[in-house]
Amino acid sequence: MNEERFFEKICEAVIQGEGEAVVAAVKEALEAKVDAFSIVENGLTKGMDVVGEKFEKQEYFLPDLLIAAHAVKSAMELLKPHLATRAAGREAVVVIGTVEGDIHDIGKNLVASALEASGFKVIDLGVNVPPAEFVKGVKEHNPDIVACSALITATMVNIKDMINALKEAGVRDKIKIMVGGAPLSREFAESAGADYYGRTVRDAVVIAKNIVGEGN
Ligand code: B12
Repeated sequence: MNEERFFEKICEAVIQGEGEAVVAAVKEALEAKVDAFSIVENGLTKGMDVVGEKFEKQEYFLPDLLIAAHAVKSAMELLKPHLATRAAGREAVVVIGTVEGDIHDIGKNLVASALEASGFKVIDLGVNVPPAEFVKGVKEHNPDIVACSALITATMVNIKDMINALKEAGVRDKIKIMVGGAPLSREFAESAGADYYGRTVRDAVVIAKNIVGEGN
């Protein structure tokens, strides 16, 4: 089977919201040595995109979204060990969370899993994280990197508030800030005062490793 066929199968299982079929298709692809990062981008993420489109067209409703989201989550544990790249030499720390006002966590969780699999210690603050919680997380865990995910246009501006709060608390310069999520762009990241923008899970790992000087 060529790679495209594996991606189609995973994508279709996500669209149908069939967790077991997603897991089976991902397993099959991994056994055929399909790259795990490509499985995330071309299978799982693409499937969720179609689910989103169907939701917009009112062909799908909220329960369909939740079922598809659950199906993607069920494949995560399986994928995690395969998202590892060469392990970081020392245990660098990442504090991650979804911005305030936003409860989407599938992308964030994939990024967190990939970073963990690549040797980072990941402190996950969860979703809808207020700026003060990011400040608290940084003070408590003294991370190298703060990673933030945002999926909603109306609340992605809260990233700015988060960064300002880190500045006010005097901890901004001790860390690097990486942001990502579908509506974001490099331009937005710059204007918000972040250091890096990543479009994919693979970007997240590459950027994080470069930050701690472990880039390949
Ligand atoms: C699943 C889903 C939900 C689920 C979330 C389940 C969960 N546990 O996350 C539920 C049903 C709960 C939901 C709720 C809502 N949703 Co919704 N949802 C989606 C959907 C269909 C898929 C998102 C997803 O998980 N994609 C798969 C993951 C893997 O992709 P991703 O998150 O983009 O992550 C990738 C990259 O962006 C990147 N990445 C992500 N984070 C980070 C971070 C870093 C640091 C880096 C480097 C990279 C990175 O890596 C990932 C892999 O490539 C999208 C449509 C879409 N196509 O995106 C709408 C969508 C995001 N939702 C939307 C909306 C509006 C809502 C609601 C407000 C709906 C409502 N009216 O109630 C609520 C949110 C309430 C709130 N306050 O947050 C809109 C947002 C529109 C906008 N741009 O403003 C979208 C785009 C749908 C639409 N077209 O209208 N949603």
